[in-house]
Amino acid sequence: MDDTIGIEPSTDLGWERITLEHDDGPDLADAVSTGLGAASKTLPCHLFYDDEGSLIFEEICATPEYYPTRAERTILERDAEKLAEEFAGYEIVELGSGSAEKTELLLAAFCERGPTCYVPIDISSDALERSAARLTERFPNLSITTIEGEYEAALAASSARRSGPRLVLFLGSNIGNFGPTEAVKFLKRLRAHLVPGDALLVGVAARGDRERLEPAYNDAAGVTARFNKNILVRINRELGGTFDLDAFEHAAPYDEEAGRVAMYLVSQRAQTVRVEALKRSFTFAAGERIHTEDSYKYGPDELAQLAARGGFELVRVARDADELFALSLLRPGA
Ligand code: AVI
Repeated sequence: MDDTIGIEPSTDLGWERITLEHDDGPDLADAVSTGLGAASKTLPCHLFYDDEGSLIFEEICATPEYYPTRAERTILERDAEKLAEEFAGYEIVELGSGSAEKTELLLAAFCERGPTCYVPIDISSDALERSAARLTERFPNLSITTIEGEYEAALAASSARRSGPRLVLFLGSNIGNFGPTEAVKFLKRLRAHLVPGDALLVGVAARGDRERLEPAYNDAAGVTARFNKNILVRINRELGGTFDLDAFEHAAPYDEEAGRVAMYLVSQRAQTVRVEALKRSFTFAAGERIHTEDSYKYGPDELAQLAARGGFELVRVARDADELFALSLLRPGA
């Protein structure tokens, strides 16, 4: 990543925009070359989120099957006032803010109490633009600094400009897209950007029944399948790939023991796909899979253990009535 920083002031936009320039081309090319060249084919899930993929993800959140978004929203609706009281005057930094629709519930409670600073971080410039425009319009006393970039570089940029204590939001069960070991490593790196007095609010979907989890990742309208295949669409468009989208099927089995939904694209026949920008072809056997995402589900105790290993102390856990989702409030450990 090239950390060139572009800053546009709030006077022109209604908010401040920081762009950490990262060149997606080589990233995508490297990831595809390594991932499809491996014996077990894999592509990293962050590749889902170009502007189109971010929009499809918003569609997923509105499907009747994808319950985590709704479950988390009920917790935020119930607890927004309490959080605003507890963290009044804190700067709110959000990792992977997306549409910021659920965050809006929280921001409404904060803004009712007084001027509030919000720093949404995302890799989709469109998602940042749309959410900042909407929030600026709704909350005149909200000052927004959007940071377009990867989590860690963006956090570093936000740390350099911190104006006081910070409440970092990591909502939407995004932490579940790391495996447990990576989650601990990530928490440690995140911890390094926080100081005593800061806080971290992490949302995570709980382990559950296969009957509920598998449809959540394989909705009847095929939105999640389209999201999964968006990676192939990107490879075709950005790297001159020849993927036939109909020759791959979306699959999302739940591994109960691991507490993980894994997403795959399954080749429907023996085939060879050319990726012109890499000057390489990749062969697929019938039934061969590309692993595109893991989505781990954690019980509150499991999350508390990960947090402790990552350098945080659990303050409290809030759950929805059906115990499908938990919001854990953490403080940096000594
Ligand atoms: C963003 N992330 C938490 C979602 C999840 O549930 O793991 C991504 C997703 N993949 C398929 N549906 C939703």
